Amino acid sequence: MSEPKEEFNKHNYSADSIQALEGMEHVRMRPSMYIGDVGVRGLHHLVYEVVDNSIDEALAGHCNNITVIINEDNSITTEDDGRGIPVDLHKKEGVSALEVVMTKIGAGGKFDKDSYKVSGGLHGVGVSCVNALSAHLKATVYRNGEVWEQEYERGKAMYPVKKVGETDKRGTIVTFKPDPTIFTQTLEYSYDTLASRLRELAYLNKGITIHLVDKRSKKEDGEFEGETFHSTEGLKEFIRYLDATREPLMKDVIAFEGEKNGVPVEVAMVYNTSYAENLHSYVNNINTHEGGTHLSGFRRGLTHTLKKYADESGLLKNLKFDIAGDDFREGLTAIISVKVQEPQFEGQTKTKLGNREVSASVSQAVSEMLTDYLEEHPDDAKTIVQKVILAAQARHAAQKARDMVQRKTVMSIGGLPGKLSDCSEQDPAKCEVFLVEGDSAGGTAKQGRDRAFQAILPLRGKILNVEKAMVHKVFENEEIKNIFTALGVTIGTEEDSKALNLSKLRYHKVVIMCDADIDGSHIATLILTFFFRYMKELIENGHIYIATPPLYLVKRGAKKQYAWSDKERDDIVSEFGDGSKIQRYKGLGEMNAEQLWDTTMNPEFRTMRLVQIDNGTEADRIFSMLMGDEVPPRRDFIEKNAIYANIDA
Ligand code: 0RA
Repeated sequence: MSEPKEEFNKHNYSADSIQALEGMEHVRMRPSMYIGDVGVRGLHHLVYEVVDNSIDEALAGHCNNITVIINEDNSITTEDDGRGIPVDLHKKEGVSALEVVMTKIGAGGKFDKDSYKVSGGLHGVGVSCVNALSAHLKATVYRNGEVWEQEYERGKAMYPVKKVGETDKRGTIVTFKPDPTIFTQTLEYSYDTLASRLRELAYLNKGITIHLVDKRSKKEDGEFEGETFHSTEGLKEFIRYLDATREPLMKDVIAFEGEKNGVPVEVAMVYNTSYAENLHSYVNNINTHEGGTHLSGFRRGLTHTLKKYADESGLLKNLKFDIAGDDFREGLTAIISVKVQEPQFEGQTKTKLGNREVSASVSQAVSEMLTDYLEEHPDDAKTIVQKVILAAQARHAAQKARDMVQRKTVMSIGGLPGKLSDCSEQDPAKCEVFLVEGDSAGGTAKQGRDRAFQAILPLRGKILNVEKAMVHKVFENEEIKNIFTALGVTIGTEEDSKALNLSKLRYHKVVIMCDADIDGSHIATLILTFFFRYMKELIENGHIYIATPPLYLVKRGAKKQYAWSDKERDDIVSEFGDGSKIQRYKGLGEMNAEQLWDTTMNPEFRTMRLVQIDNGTEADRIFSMLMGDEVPPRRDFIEKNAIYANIDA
């Protein structure tokens, strides 16, 4: 399902080099260079680009409300109450400034004399990029008592900017329909994807009100589906939202907001009873998955301040073992958000902040806020230090367990798990491993596979819920040890006990294959939780897939066809006519080896879903909610997202 992607050249394009190119034509020719890809992600990026312009207006103090509407035809309308895009004559270009903003790549910035241009945007390419990639776009500007309008087709103006009326409103409305010749994979917007991003933006930029309206579906009361996102407390509220299903260890969320050495810094954090470290960092509203100087500044400030407090309070007396940086972050949820004028992004996906100066700014901010908090809340301070000591203890136990896994991996000959049926191919890029629920389905898969390049690892029953388990329990778990050894992945280096070593990865496709029912999806979720918490890079590098076995087999005489949904089943039945027999597959075990190969394993016919992380912060919240202790939020989520509910009823 996943096509090789063009390199995501986030910041290789300076304004000058963009202007040297054909501009709008170039965007249409090489869209991936501008929006990352032309799949579902690129499609959603278009919305974020326009919204980022409105956020810029808000950060500059000129806009309070932003509305995003998904129209019935999957076109998008965004509306804000900012200053409105200027419409006066642009001297150099000889046309309205609006036309320049909409049709010249890289023009946006040139108008922003006074504005506080820090919001992310795609790569700062601007709303003209959205225009270039839209079959149709209409811009309406409310400015200085007048209403102005212009429409475009594939980025070309259909007529000069015209005045269409008078108004006492201010702002900009943009309606665009993504070009189907560019976005060939899908044109359908996901409400949840847009909602997650807009919610995130509301928390990151407190005070702004963002409405999302979905005109494709109506609620029972006849109103359109939708939500309003608004945060008065910003990151503090974001932390409460993320940790809603975790149990806090302290009275309040600790927060800092201010400017340090000219860098606006916002930090919020809380300790909870879990064992997971959940740090989320942002630069100019962009999630920096790979971290960078702001994150290392946070870590340094945290370790330094807590260590100092613990030493001075005498709580570490008589301690028989060392305390490491990791220990200060167990059960910690934190968000770091900085605004940087000229961010330098590094790393594989260009989501790692490189600016040196930011490290000290964040470190100072953290020291300041934490020192104050610990002074004022001695009870919480004691709880935190005790938690850190327990974490250090558990880490020592985990290290022992991990060494055992490691030793097994290193002795690779004969060291592979006994349950693994390996393939004969040696080149990892050509190899696949199926993680199969249960020994019996594992047996069928073993018979059905192409043993040249497909390996099978059966997993027994429900695998450990890593969300609730302490780290050393995870490394002691047989099934998890088997996954590590089978994949050839090791964990922990001298500097970083959690760093993954993927250089010996034995399969480039790791396929989770479970029954197509509630139990199966629960097991798939447990396995995914494990990958998300312990091997996230495998997901980020596009190695994790979910197999999709069919739900039905429809037969009539010699004719037979598989169906993956109720609709598909009904379509086949009406095609085959009376006398069609339907078999519902309750699990993989009901298929024979040949059927499993034909429908689910044969690369020629199967469809596999590539697992991607859309929004890392939201993914973290969902995993902790799905796998945590609280039942009601999980039930709500499952009811809302139940694909299998109807067939199991
Ligand atoms: C150029 C200059 C100014 C604002 C904008 C563009 C602008 C763009 C968008 C896109 C969506 N909403 C927007 N709102 C504003 C500055 C205007 C001034 O100086 O008055």
